[in-house]
Amino acid sequence: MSKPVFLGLIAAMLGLGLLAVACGGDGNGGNGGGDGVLNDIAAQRGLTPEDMKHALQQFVPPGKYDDYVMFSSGGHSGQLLVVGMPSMRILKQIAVFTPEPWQGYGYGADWGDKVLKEGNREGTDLTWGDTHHPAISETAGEYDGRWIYIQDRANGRMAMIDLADLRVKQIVAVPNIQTSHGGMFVTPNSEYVHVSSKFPMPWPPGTYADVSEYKEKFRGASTWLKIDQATGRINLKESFQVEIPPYTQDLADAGKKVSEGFGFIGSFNTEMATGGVDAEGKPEPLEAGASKNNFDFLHVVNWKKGEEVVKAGKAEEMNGIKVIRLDTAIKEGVLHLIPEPKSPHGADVDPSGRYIVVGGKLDPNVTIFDFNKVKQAIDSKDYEGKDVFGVPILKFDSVVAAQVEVGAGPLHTQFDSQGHGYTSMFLASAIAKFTLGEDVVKTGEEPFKRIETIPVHYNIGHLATAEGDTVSPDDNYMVALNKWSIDRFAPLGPLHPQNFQLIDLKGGNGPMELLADMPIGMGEPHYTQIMKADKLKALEVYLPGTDALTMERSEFAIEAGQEKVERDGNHVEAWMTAQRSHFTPDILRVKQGEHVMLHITNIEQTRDATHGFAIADYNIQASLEPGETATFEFTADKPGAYNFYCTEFCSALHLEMAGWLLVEPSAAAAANP
Ligand code: K7E
Ligand code: CUA
Repeated sequence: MSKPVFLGLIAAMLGLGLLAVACGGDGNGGNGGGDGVLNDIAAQRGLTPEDMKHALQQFVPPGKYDDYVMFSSGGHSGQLLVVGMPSMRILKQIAVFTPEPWQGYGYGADWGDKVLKEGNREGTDLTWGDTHHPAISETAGEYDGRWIYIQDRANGRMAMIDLADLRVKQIVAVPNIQTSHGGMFVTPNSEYVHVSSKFPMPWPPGTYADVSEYKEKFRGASTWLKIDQATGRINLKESFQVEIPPYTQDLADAGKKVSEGFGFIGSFNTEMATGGVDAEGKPEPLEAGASKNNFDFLHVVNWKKGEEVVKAGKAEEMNGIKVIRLDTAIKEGVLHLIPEPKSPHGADVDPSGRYIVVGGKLDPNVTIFDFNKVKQAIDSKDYEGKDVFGVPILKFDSVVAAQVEVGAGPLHTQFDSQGHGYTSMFLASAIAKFTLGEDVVKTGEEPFKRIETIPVHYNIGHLATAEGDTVSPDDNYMVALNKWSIDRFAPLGPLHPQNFQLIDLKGGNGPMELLADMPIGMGEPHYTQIMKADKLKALEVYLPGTDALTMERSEFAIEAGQEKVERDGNHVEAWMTAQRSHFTPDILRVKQGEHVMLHITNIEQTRDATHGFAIADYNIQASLEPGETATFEFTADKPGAYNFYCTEFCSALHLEMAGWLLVEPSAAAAANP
């Protein structure tokens, strides 16, 4: 299409001339002569004018970049997805808790094997995780594109992904918790990444207790994992935990601006039900027992105070981390509770830091707390009493700002910069938009009022606005993370993909408009954060000889011409290079039973010039990215002539990029074939 014609089309569409013609106009509306083509396409494909407008809004031309990158959890796939927005194209899947052969993660190369191994709690050998809540590092409350953290719901672990190369660098088994869920956020200057326990476990950790002693023996923990500012790694020695009651702690958010220094953690099951039977011995399913109370507790944790308590030596060391025991947390004013209705799920802090929005799954309202009032109530000890553990409970009426009726099953809330909250409603399969307090509403609308609702398809969990968890969200896009897709796509068996839906927020001025569906056939995404794409400053290639784990030059890195093989008794060690289209050396002779170390440097410095390295029957598969040096260590226990080859189609002679691992049978094996 020539440029003038194309511009004519755009002009036509912007002037809505297209809408008129596609609605049955004559197709010659004087719009530059191109609208006929568009009309023909629309007619052929059965598209409405609305469809065409939405397509244009979402379209990113070939070769052009998206405005945003979206980092989405992969649920029990254990991985992290990178999606371009608004095009909703999947750009990458980052292997985190689950071995992944494309990235050579967990298939013999030292980087992945080390990360996975070190991420195991003692005595475990985990090969999966359940990723829920990603959190991008922040500076002054803005996503800064340095690192991203994601937690393992199933096994209470935390992973750090370096956004320089979008590879996982560290998995930490968080001490003293067994599971984790929504208590996941980064503080506004990335001092800490926070994670709390989901289901409490017997304390002191390492002991056993029956659930009949749940109240006495089980405890949770609010964990503040210290982030090393140079590397993004978690430093357990400088981290701390706050012991918390055995309520089931759930979603959480960081205080920001006025509330910086605090964390807010919702909970359910303050009933402390355990399933099985109730106090009278009657069968009581966990979900029934956990839904009796009209109020559960929002936990208010003062982490700055927590730091002081630790510094003052009032914390106990337990399994490698400082723990502020519950009694100390109460005495030092680190922990307060606020009644929140009713079996809540989301707890979200607005960009001003003043409002904390709680969605009670079994309550049609969102409850909005005012941090200024919370602070006042804490300072003046305005308590309605204490819970059974002695934790002070602030008076609900003293700290609530408003309740807004949104609809059935409110879960999570996101914000724009105009003073609006957007709450997902699982039961209603919809998103409600409402106003916050007068001080933040910029549109002249009445405060604390529901404004509109948009249906989504279907059963929405989280939702995310662009730059949504920062102090300055953008007002253009929102993504709904829907659990079910039912009839939205071609039938694909009993399990359908989850469905992301892209919604236009129109600068916060609404009405909200659904632009596109995006099926996710690779995991169960829970939450996503959406960052401006230009904040992602990823490397194009590694500096020559980089160890992907440390990001420093590997001690095993070599240049072309330095390849060698050394043997010492039963140990064979080879320094190899990979370059289009050759491994050097390409013949490796070892004896059955020998211990083998291969250090392979991809000496390429060209973007995408990745070479794979795979050996049949040895379960070895790597992705050696340009500039990377990796080490493979194995025992040559299977005799035979094994072809190794490059798994990436890297060059015209890619199929020739291969060699031999010759494992000569031992004398014993040769004698008894
Ligand atoms: Cu609501 Cu795990 Cu954040 Cu799923 S969680 S929805
Ligand atoms: Cu290297 Cu294919």
